[in-house]
Amino acid sequence: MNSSPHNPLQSALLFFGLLLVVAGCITIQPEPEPEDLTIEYLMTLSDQELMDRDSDGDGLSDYDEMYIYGTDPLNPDTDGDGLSDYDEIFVYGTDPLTKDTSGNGFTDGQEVEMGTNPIDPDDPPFIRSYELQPVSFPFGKAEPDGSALEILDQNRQKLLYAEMFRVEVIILTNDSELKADDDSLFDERADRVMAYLVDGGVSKERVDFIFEPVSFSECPEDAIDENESCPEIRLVKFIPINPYTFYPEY
Ligand SMILES: [Ca+2]
Ligand SMILES: [Ca+2]
Ligand SMILES: [Ca+2]
Ligand SMILES: [Ca+2]
Repeated sequence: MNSSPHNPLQSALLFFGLLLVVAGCITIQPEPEPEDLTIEYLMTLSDQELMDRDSDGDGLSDYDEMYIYGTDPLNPDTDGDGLSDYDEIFVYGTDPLTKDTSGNGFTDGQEVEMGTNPIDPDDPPFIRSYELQPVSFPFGKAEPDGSALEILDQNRQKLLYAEMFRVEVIILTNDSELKADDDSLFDERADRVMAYLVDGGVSKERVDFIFEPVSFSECPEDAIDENESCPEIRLVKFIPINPYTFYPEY
C-alpha cells in the first residue's frame, strides 16, 4: 500500500485543480466583435496595444489615429470624402479631417477622381454658371456697343482661364427687331460674337450657337424701351458647359 503524497497521479490532479482555480480568478476580457468596438474600449488599452492594432484597417494604427492625426480609429474615412485617412496623409497630402482641403467646392475624393490637384484651389479652373454674363445688343444692330463689349471681354477672359470649358451662346432675338422674312440679324450677331472670341484667343471649336426668336408678347410691360422693343428678351446668353464629372458644392 502506498499512501505517499508524492504519488504522480495525485500531483497532476492537484496541479490542474490549482490551474482551474487560478484561471477562474483571472477575468480575461474577450476582444469585442468589430461592430461593438468603441473608443471607450480602445481607451482601456495600453499604448503598445494601440500601436499594434488597426481597428478600421485603413493602414494607420489606432495609436497614431488617436494621438497623432486626430482621425477616427474606427472609421477608415473620417471626413467622408471618399479617400481613406491613410491615403489623405501619405498619398495625396490632403487633410483627413476636411472634405475639401483646397476649398474650391470639390471634395478631395472628387478631385482625385477627376485627376485634378486636391490641394490647389485653382485646379480645376472652373466657370460657374452665373459667371458668364448676358450681353445686350443695341436695338436692331449687330454691332455690340461699349457696355456689350465690356461684358464680352469678361466672358472671353473666363473662357481663356478655364480652357477645358465649352460655351453655348444663345442668341435671343425679339421679333420686333427682325425685319419681315429676314433673320440675318441672328447670323450677324453670331458672327460678331465669334469673331470677338476667336480674335481674343478662344478657339472656335469651343463655341456653339443656338438661335431663339422670342415673341415680343413675352416682354414684361415695364421692360419695353423707347424703341418699343424689349432689352430683356434681346439678349445673347453665354452658358458654360462643364467638362468635369462634378459641379462645385459651393
Ligand atoms: Ca486605422
Ligand atoms: Ca481611420
Ligand atoms: Ca477622407
Ligand atoms: Ca479630406
